This record gives sequence, C-alpha cells and structure tokens, in this order.
Amino acid sequence: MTVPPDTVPEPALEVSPPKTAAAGVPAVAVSLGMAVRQMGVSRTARNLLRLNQVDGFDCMSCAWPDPDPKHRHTAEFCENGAKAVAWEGDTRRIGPEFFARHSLADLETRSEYWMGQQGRLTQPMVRRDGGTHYEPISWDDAFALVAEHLGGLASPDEALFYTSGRASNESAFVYQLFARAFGTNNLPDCSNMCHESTSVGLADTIGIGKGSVSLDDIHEADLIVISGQNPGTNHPRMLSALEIAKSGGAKIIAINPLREAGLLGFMNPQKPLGLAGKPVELADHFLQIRSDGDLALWQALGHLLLQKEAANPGRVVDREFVAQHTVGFAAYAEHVTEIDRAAVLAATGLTWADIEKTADMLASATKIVHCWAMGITQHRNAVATIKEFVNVALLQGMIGKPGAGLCPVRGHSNVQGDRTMGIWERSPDSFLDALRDEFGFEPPREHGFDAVKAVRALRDGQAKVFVGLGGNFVAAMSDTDVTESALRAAGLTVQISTKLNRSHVVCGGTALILPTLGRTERDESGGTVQRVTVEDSMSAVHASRGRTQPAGDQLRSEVGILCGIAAATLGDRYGIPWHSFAKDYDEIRERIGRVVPGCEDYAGKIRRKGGFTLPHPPRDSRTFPTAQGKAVFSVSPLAAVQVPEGRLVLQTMRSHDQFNTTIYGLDDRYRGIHHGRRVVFIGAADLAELGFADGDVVHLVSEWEDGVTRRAEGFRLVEYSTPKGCIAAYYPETNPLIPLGSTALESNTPTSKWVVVRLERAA
Ligand SMILES: Nc1nc2c(c(=O)[nH]1)N[C@H]1C(S)=C(S)[C@@H](COP(=O)(O)OP(=O)(O)OC[C@H]3O[C@@H](n4cnc5c(=O)[nH]c(N)nc54)[C@H](O)[C@@H]3O)O[C@H]1N2
Ligand SMILES: Nc1nc2c(c(=O)[nH]1)N[C@H]1C(S)=C(S)[C@@H](COP(=O)(O)OP(=O)(O)OC[C@H]3O[C@@H](n4cnc5c(=O)[nH]c(N)nc54)[C@H](O)[C@@H]3O)O[C@H]1N2
Ligand SMILES: [Mo]
Repeated sequence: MTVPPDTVPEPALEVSPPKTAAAGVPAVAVSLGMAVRQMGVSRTARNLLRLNQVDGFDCMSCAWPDPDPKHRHTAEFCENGAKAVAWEGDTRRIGPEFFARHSLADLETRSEYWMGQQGRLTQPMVRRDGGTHYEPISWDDAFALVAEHLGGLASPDEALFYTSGRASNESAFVYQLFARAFGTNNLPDCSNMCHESTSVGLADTIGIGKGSVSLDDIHEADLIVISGQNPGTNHPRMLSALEIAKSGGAKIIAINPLREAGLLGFMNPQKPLGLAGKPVELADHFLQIRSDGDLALWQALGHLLLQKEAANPGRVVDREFVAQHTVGFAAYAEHVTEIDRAAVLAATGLTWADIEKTADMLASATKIVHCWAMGITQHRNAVATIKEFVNVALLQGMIGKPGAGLCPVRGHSNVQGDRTMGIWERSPDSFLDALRDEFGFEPPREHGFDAVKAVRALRDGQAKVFVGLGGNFVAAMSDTDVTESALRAAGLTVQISTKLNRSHVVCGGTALILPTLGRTERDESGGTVQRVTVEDSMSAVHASRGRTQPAGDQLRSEVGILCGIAAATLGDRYGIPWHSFAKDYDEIRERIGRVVPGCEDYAGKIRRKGGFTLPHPPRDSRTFPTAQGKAVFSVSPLAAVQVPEGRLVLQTMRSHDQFNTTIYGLDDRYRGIHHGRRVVFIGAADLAELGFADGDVVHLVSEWEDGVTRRAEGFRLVEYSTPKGCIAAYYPETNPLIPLGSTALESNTPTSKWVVVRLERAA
C-alpha cells in the first residue's frame, strides 16, 4: 500500500539550531533566488522595484504600512513580499489540458505545495454536477450558471459570499453590494479566523475596531510591547520600524512562548551595514509565556501598576485621562486590587520577578505602543485579553498621543479595507442605511453567517451555494473533515482565484474556477488602465496599480468577474450600473465616497501621492464612539483554560516559507527546519515526561467535548525551547485537529492557538 503524502514527515527533513536574528543576507538571497526561478530575470527586477512604490502596486503579502513617500527605500519590500510577487508572477500556466490530465480524484491526493507549483490559472473551468474532471466554460456561461443556482435558492440566505483579505476595496465594495442587493448578509471573511477578536474587543472599549497608531508613533515610542506575533516571518518590514524606534532609545518587550528570531535581533537587509554588521538587538525583555497566559499576565500588570500608583500618587496612572475620557475605572481597580498570584504564575509559567520587571518598564515609559497578532486573537479568552491591553493603555493614558497606542498587526494586505467597505456579516445599521440611501433598496438587517456558522450552514443543508472571493476556505478553516464534507454538500461552489488550491478540489456538486488578475498585473478593464485601492493596518488608504502583462488573455479582474455575476443574477434590479462599474472603477469610488464614512471625495483623495488616512476618533481627538461616549475599562474573570493530565496544548502557526495556506517552500529557516513541514516543536521536559525523544514520529490526537477524536498523522518531534505543556506545529496541516465548536468567546474565532492534544507513537 502506498502511504498518502500527507501522513509522513518528509524524508529529506533536517533540523538545525534556531536563529537568533531575522532578515539579513540569506533573506535577500533566498527571495531573489525564488523570484528569478519563478518569474525570469527582467520581469523579476521590474516587479520588485515597483513593490510598494508610490506609483506601483501594493505588496499583497502583509498589511504593514509603507513609510511616507519621502522615506521609502528603492527596494521597499521584504523577503516574503518578494516570495508573494514571485508566486503570483509564476511563468507556468494551467489551462484545460492540465485539467483534462488531472482528474479531481488525482488532484485530491496532491499537497498545497504541489498545487501552488503548477502555475497560474488561465481559463474559467467548470466541474459539471458529479463530473470527474474540470472542463472549460465561457465567461458568459459561467455567469449564467451562477445566476441559475442563486435564482433557484429558496432564500437568499442559502448563499454564502466569502472574502479573503487580498481583495481590493473596489472589489470588496461591489461584492458586498451584490450580496445585499441579492438579499443576504452572509459575508463571512478571513477576519473571522484572524483579527475578529480584536475588532470585537476594541469596538466594545474604544468604540472602533481598529488600531490607534501610525507608523510615526512606532518610530517615536519609548516602549513597544509585542505580544503573540512573529514579525520576522509575518511582518518583516515591521523590523525596520522597530530598528528606528530602538535607535531613538525605545525598549522592546516581547511576549511569546517561542523565542522567535525576529523578536530577538534584526539584520537590516536594506542597509549596507545590515548585511555584514552585527544584528540590532530587539527585545530588551523576553517573557516566554505559556499559551493563553496573557490574560493573567495583563491583570497582574494592572495590579502592579496600581500598586505603584498608590506608592507614588499621580506618577503611574494618567489621572486626567482616566477622569476625562473613561468610564469603569473604579470597578476595574477593585477587580485587580487582589490578584491570585499562584494562579497568575501557573497560567503564565513566568516568575514574579519577570512580571515585576515588566511592570517597572511600563511604569517608567511615557510613550507605549501595544502590538499583537494571532498569538492573542486565536484563543478562547482572546477578547478578554485584548480588553486587558486596553485597560492598561487607558490606565496610562496611552491612546491618542504621539508615540503611543494600540497596534493590532493585521494579516492580509487589505483585510482591514475589506471590512471598511462592508465585508462584514454584522455591518452596523448606519452602514446599511447609507447603502439604502445611495442605491435605493432596503438591505437585509438580520446578521449573516460568519466563517464557523457558514460551515455549519452548509453541513446542515441551510446553505447551498458558496462563493469565494480569493482565499482557500477549505484549508484555512478549522475541523478540516467537517469543513470538507460541508463544502462537498454544496450545490455550487465558485472560487475566484489566481492559483490552484484545495478549495478548488474539495468542491460542491457543480464547481467553478474563475481565474483572476493578481495585484501585479495590468488591469485594462473598459479599455483604460485601472487602479484599485487598499487600506493598511494603520488605516492609511492608497492606490495600487499593476503593470505586468496578465498571465493570460482570458483573465478578468475581480471587479469584472463580480460585476459579471451580479449583472447575470440581478439584471437591472434596483438599477445598479454593474457594467459601468466594471468599465471605470472611479464610478465605484464615487459610490464608496457616498456610503463609507471617512471616504468623502474618495476618487480625488486616492490620487494624492501616498493616499490618505481614514479618521479614527480615539487617535485623532481622544473621542470614543462607544455607547457610553467614553473609553471603557472592563472587568474579566481571570480564566485559565485547563489542560487535562497527560495532554499538551498545541498552537498552530506559520512557517517562514508560507503565506497562510500557500506553501512557497519547505523551510522554516529561523526555527532551523529544512525540507519539511511535518514537525512538532516540543520542550525537553515534556519529551522526557511522556517518554519520547527528539526525532520520534508521532500522531497528534485531539479530543473534544463532542466526543469526536480528531487526528493528524505522521509528525517528527523536534526538541525546542517552548514552555512546559505547550507545543507548536504548522497550519494548515493541523487544522483537522481543531474542533469547529472550539472558538473564542464573543468573536467566534477558531482557537487555532489552543488545541488540547495527546501524542501517539507512530507504529
Ligand atoms: N510571510 C507571511 N506573512 C504573513 C502571513 C503568512 O502566512 N506568511 N500571514 C498573514 C496573516 S493573514 C496574518 S493574520 C499574520 C499572522 O502573523 P502572526 O500572528 O505573527 O502569525 P503566527 O504564525 O500565527 O504566529 C503567532 C505567534 O504568536 C505566538 N503565540 C502563540 N500562542 C501564544 C500565546 O498564547 N501568547 C502569546 N503571547 N504568544 C503566542 C506564536 O509563538 C507565534 O510567534 O501574518 C500575515 N503575514
Ligand atoms: N490552524 C490555523 N488556521 C488558520 C490560521 C492559523 O493561524 N492556524 N490563521 C487564520 C488566518 S489569520 C487567516 S487570515 C486565514 C486565511 O484564509 P484565506 O484568506 O482563505 O487563505 P489564503 O491561504 O490566504 O488564500 C490563498 C489563496 O488565495 C488566492 N489568491 C491569491 N492572490 C489572489 C488575488 O489577488 N485574488 C484572488 N481572488 N485570489 C487570490 C489563491 O488562489 C490562493 O490559493 O486562515 C486562518 N486559518
Ligand atoms: Mo490573518
């Protein structure tokens, strides 16, 4: 019997000691090597030089902001941006011959890595109901097919319109408009699996679900706290900002179960000295915290800060800020007056001295930025933890002043913009009212399904059509077996994509692949070169224009495809001018300007060099648009999730050679992993206690309250520095282990960083 490729560690897998600094020469060499192999020399050079330039295209990797135009490097990109550009600029093509050669049954046995290596999709393809292969279909027939399925639904709520965060503002706006004109708020998106906990936690406390800092604030801060984030891999350009802050005297506190290279040190590949010289040391204080210990830590920090304030009245708490701009201080102060020290130490795995040192650093800083990402948002207690960051920031008056603020670091390059444009299953009435006033129809008001609820709806037969604007829903979502059978139960799945992935293969009875232009490519819809716009993690909006020759002459832009589907489905219902939108994106921008708050004169503003920044009342004027009209201190119980005896907590994270479900290569250089991904990082003490050794091959088994046993097989154990009881492995391979019902309270985000598992020795 042949062993399926995905259940054994790769035979060539090698392990070396982890690195203690990120970027530097190997980073540049690796990215250029990969870019040249996939794109060819001159195309590579042209594309990389336009990356993140004022008149170029926005990097489609992460959402970290660009420096202002005066301060941009000629090469304003990082290794991973270059990999993303190379992946999209792939010179290989897959068209009808490819799909004739590979049946769905064959494609199902292929890895994500293999699929991404086949090349760019070039033509619309259809899998007819129950067919064994995808076959070519014309664009008009494809649109008609979607219209027919949507038209046949018993209710518009049987359709799901998923968005991945790479979609531009223009396509996002058109897409949500279509969904709502069709009659549903079922707009799940990748945010639901990503920063949803941030959006919920911040909206409740400061009145807006977005971060409150600009890039200058990071540069000017005197203390930067980085919780649950691996910037060396996932936001490499952030390291340049940290370096500037450090050179101005800032201190950095890093809080992470893993001693990530990009938190420890930095070799700046954009500076001649960075290539050869010594790395800049980043973290001044490193807290190697246990999984989900952050809630307890921040309550303890609040406790210590208030103690210091009592000893030194007026020196730690910004009393004026608290009095003028907040509510709920007394209840919060009372809650953290007494703290269960033993519970804090158990939850965090830290020493009290470590925590005291952190409190000292907070107390003596005057401009503090709090950064966080998936290590915080993908936990059961995520929303409560984020509210503790807010509590401490409010206590010290760190919102709405230069050099200070809250900095959730977003993932996908336009995930924040998509939300601004209305990709939200729970858009507020104010947004829906504006949509009604502009387009003259009454949008549905009932909340739609988020990502988790979308899977349940498909599984239970409540939803029958799934449309994916980018992304790879099947691989990105938790509980792979459940998600896969849910998608297979759909009558129709539609994927608007650049490259082949698992979501094309695990599909509905009828399935469409609609190939689209990527960000680097020239979009000549309507006979003129179009640009699109995006919003970064710090609410800055700017234009992006691709220049390279499209990967095929049949490709259409996302806007073009969405308008095609909308026109076929809705005809001239409500008189929405889908054809004009597709021909001139300024027509869309004009509507955005009238519907989306802060976007007045949108088409004009995005013509400005460097774009514009959206309003953010807490940042701009210390106004807090909450129900109470002030920033809100909150009280959360000190809850630590319990781990049963003999079990471990698994966090699922990214390697250095991937972008979410896209696997660029099989190395995780900074963590010392080469030629493979099926590894589990585990501490020496756990290895000894469980009777395993480095190099052993194990199966991961998760157990959940629903009584179902979930498995992921064939991982090599790697002895690694990680707190007792806390292990780590890569996503998406580990998604089969995460129960659909295991989600963060309030935000319903899958707990990708908290999966209780046991190890089983592979026979
Ligand atoms: N090259 C590249 N860039 C990317 C992406 C990519 O896949 N590749 N993905 C993009 C997207 S969509 C996103 S959302 C971001 C993700 O960016 P990150 O959030 O940096 O991504 P993860 O790899 O999930 O890393 C989570 C980090 O949190 C730590 N962590 C885990 N559990 C805990 C905990 O309980 N407490 C604390 N304090 N830390 C914890 C982990 O050790 C790890 O360092 O990156 C974006 N940028
Ligand atoms: N276990 C576990 N699961 C997780 C996470 C985790 O940390 N652990 N992280 C979660 C997070 S933070 C996120 S954001 C989600 C990501 O979930 P998604 O956003 O759904 O997944 P991606 O892998 O980013 O999507 C990649 C696909 O997008 C398509 N694509 C690429 N560029 C373009 C483009 O320009 N246009 C269009 N239309 N398509 C394009 C390609 O076909 C590619 O295969 O995964 C989540 N899932
Ligand atoms: Mo994300």
